[in-house]
Amino acid sequence: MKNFDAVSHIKGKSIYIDDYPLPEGTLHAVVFDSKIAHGKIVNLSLEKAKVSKGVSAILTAKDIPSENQIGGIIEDETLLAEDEVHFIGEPIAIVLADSVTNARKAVKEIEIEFEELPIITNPREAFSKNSLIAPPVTFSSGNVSDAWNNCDTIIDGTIDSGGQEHLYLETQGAISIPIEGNKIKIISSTQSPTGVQRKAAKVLGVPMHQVEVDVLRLGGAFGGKEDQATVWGVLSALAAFILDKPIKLVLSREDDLRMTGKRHPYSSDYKMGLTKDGKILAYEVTFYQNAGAVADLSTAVLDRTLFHATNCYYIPNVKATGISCKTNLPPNTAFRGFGGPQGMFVIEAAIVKAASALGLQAYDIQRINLLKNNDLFYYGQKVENSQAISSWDSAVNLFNSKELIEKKNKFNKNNSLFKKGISFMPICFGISFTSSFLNQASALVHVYTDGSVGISTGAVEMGQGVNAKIATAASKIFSIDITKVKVESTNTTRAANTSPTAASSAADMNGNATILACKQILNRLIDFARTELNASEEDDIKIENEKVFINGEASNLIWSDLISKAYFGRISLSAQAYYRTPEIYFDRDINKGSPFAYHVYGTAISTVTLDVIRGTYKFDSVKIMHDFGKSLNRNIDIGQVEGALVQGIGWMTIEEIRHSANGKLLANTLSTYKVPDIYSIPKEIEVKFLENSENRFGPFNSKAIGEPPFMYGIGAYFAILDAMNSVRPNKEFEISAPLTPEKVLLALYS
Ligand code: LUZ
Ligand code: MOS
Repeated sequence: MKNFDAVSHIKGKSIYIDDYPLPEGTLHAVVFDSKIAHGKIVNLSLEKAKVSKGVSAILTAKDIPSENQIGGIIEDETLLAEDEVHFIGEPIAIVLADSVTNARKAVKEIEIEFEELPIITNPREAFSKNSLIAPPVTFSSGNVSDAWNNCDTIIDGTIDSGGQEHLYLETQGAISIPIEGNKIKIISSTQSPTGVQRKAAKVLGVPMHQVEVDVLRLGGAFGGKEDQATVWGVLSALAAFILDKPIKLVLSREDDLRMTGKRHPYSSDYKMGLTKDGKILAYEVTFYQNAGAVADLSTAVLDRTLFHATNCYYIPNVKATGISCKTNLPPNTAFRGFGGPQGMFVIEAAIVKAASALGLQAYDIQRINLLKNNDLFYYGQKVENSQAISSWDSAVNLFNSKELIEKKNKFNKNNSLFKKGISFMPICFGISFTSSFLNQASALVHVYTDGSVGISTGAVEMGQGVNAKIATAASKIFSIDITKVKVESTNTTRAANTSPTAASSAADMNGNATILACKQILNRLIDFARTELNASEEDDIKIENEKVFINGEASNLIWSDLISKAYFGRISLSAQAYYRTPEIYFDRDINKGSPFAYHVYGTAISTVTLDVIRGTYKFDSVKIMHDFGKSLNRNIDIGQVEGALVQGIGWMTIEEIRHSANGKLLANTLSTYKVPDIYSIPKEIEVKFLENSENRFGPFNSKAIGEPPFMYGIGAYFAILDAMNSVRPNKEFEISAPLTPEKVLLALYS
């Protein structure tokens, strides 16, 4: 089974926002944004722009009919700036014209004067000035202050990780169409159709049933459209509502790079105490999160950093504090891993430092601290079905890590111009939204009279293959060929009050809802077939491969006839079902609970060759033992692991988001912001399926896949660091991610 859209993607027939045929009279929107990072607007003059060629209207905050507010978790985000701007790229006005070109020309005619205010771009500076998104949050267990006395070694340090551009192939955008009766239909490139609907209704001052959001598919998202698609959807809806015209708003790549938030950069302080044989007794960490100018999802992202601060290790005494710092950058947002990678990176850095202090190898410390069943995560959840040790040990055995290490050592003995490095990266990622209420989903299933099936859920297809997985689940329940199943667009009139497609959990939750809905219909069909075949209550009726069986023997009733007969027999062929993840809870008063349905585990072994003269590096191989549960679709899942790994490597190595001191994005094109390409990805990526992993929370025992493998990429950083240690064995490197070739070179020779 391939991804559903493979053929239409390759033929260029898949439709994205920019491809929709437009209704007559559609106006094109271009956003006018702030050119300074912090200041008061003292004068905004639209006169010249309004008479520019082809312009129909220019809208500002004053034109908003109801509330100028789109903040999701905290209500601190205006749709259009009022008197003050807080980051470069903040929307101030929206120009509507007969073409994109004319709208762009008019944007240049808008005159604005600012009174500049002080700019903060660094989270620690923000903290020192008490510029915070929310009060600091601390999770803890045991007692770190007491534990330090029992440690043989205590190390501490500071380490930073950088931002990351989502670089979805399809930029942000939406088309809004006015419909009779003051209704608006928004075709949006969003992970959160309900989010767009809710905010559009609020801004327009209409009930939610007046706003319909439809999503066919996204050209990638990676978290960048969990919250930040809303701005563009609502802006287009605002213009459609006021002007009573269809509106198309698609960001150019340049606008998208400048206006949208990225992965949160973090600066973190850590302290770790261990016994002399490497058992971690205590870990204390403070995370300074660079949130940007408004909250967006920052507090939720920070929660996940805290949940994953100990990665897959059992540590009895932990204190982790997260501080979401307000700076004058575009609001940083969800990005695959959602703060988890930032937390896991710090503890891995601490372990490497501890290893050198103790004269051990990092992998010795990693291995002896891995989580076992019935250990407690430091936030209180009991470890069940841990695959931390099994995935580590099978990686070590299957990939023969001993030999990989010996080869590396031999190579390094014999070469001075190139050095090899190796790293082990075990992962553990919690599955469920950390905001428990979001863990709900629904499905609407129709069987049509010819036996074909249409399914609507809240899941958004963004290239990750969720539609193929949902269709697989339905085809298994009905035991019909998958070509009979279609997964429809995601639409707020067919699936209401949906959670964003995020947290790796869309296939789990919407798949489970689909299974429940299909089972309702199946039960009706079985009862109907029993009557139809004059069978008794004791007879066992089953549908298998589109045939009805009585007591294991095929009858002459096939699927399509059964459906047609059921219709004439007035049996309902539709069902709606609701699923909520059972057993999860988290108590925010004490920051303890069991917030995740389950965890995904795995281990990656990465090897790299460093060019000692140039500071450049090439990854020889990344070998991964991953815990898929019972995969619903092996091809899709391998694709997710490979893609996530490479994206993780990019974050750790060459992707560098840089801003000037006045808050301007410097890496603002794809020539200055480099993402991994076919030349920089590992020469070999080997992905193995961990055996004997079950998961009662996933459809047909599958496990969530989207985010966990991103964190294998963290191994890239430590593999390079290992190679650097072979070049300068006695040097303590004070460096941070991304570990660009420039930084490697400077660190080696300064
Ligand atoms: N989004 C969210 C997420 O709202 N809550 C989460 O816990 C989460 N986790 C991962 C990715 N997106
Ligand atoms: Mo996400 S980081 O939108 O699962």
